Amino acid sequence: MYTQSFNVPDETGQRTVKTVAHTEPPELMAKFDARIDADGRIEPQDWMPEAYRKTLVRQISQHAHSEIVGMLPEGNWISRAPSLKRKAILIAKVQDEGGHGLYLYSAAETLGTSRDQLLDALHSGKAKYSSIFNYPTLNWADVGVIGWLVDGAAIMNQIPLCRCSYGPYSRAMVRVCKEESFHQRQGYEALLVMMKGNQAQKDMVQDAVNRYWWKCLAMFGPPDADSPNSAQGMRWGIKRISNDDLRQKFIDATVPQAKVLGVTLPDPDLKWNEERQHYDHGQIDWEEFWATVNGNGPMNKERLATRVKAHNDGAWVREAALAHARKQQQRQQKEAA
Ligand code: BYC
Repeated sequence: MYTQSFNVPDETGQRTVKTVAHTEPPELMAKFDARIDADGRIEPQDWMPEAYRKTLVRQISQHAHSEIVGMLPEGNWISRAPSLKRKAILIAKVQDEGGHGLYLYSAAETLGTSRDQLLDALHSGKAKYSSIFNYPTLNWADVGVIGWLVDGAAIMNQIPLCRCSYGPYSRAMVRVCKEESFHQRQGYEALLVMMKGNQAQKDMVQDAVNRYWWKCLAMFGPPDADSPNSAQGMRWGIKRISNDDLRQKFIDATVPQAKVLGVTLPDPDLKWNEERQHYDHGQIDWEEFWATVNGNGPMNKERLATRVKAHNDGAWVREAALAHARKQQQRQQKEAA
């Protein structure tokens, strides 16, 4: 359904934008730029400009936060899944998202920022995470729609990240994308089953699609013209495809899937443009998007409070793990003496 191929071509001209002004040592900078231009990978032990490091910490940590906050809307439905099969699938999916958070926090830590610092930024409301997780999951079809559309949008955005210039991030993304692909398929399959059910079940699916469609389109970030980080991210080979181009790819891939499923997409302006060979679409409500990103979406406060509580409730586990590690170290030192 979604390609797992990594040979996404760079868009013409995207790599020719100016770099940020910097005061880095020119020789090291030239070596770094040459490696980026040759599509090489930067590893943790390599020299890198501070702005590149900062951009990566920002993006990778936001991504990690999105994974662990993303566990919450679906986690709410584990106790109410309609069958043992659906419950087992949902538990596995939510666990996978926790795993993705761990790979990504580890990748961010290789850049010299500790996990405690990253989590503090999330818990104090300073750090961003994906806007999509600030909406409620009102019925069981929402779980299917999150799989189909939210994970579908996430894969579209993440496949190009498998070729990101920072080695640890790109390697983490390979595994994440494989798992997201399963997540997308299970969601679509759950919806196919509901669409073969009674009218109430079909209505639930359509209602969930209506509520989630526009929010999923906004997941790709602001339009290219209003995206302050895109040009530099492209220059550094962190981003490979622009926000608008990824959004278009997602729409083009999803419209035929909606037809097979038997649902409509809530956009009267959605139609095939023969000349462009793409679907045209209506206006996204960017005001609503920014309100949500800035902490004023329907579920922001609840999501953050749940995360903070989970972290505080888990303090004894972290303390026990540290005490165990200290004991082991003492034992090893004794044996070595
Ligand atoms: N939500 O200059 P721009 C998942 C922020 S799903 C919140 O275009 P950039 C999952 C952006 O951070 C999703 N904030 O930025 C699925 C920036 O703010 P700062 C997680 C957003 O970085 C199912 C500002 O707007 N995926 O994992 O070039 C279950 C200007 O934007 C959003 C990732 O994080 C948004 N939707 O591009 C569980 C993928 N969009 O930092 C989990 C990795 C934009 O300047 N990230 N902003 O204050 C990326 O690819 C890029 O960071 C983005 C944004 C495309 C998201």
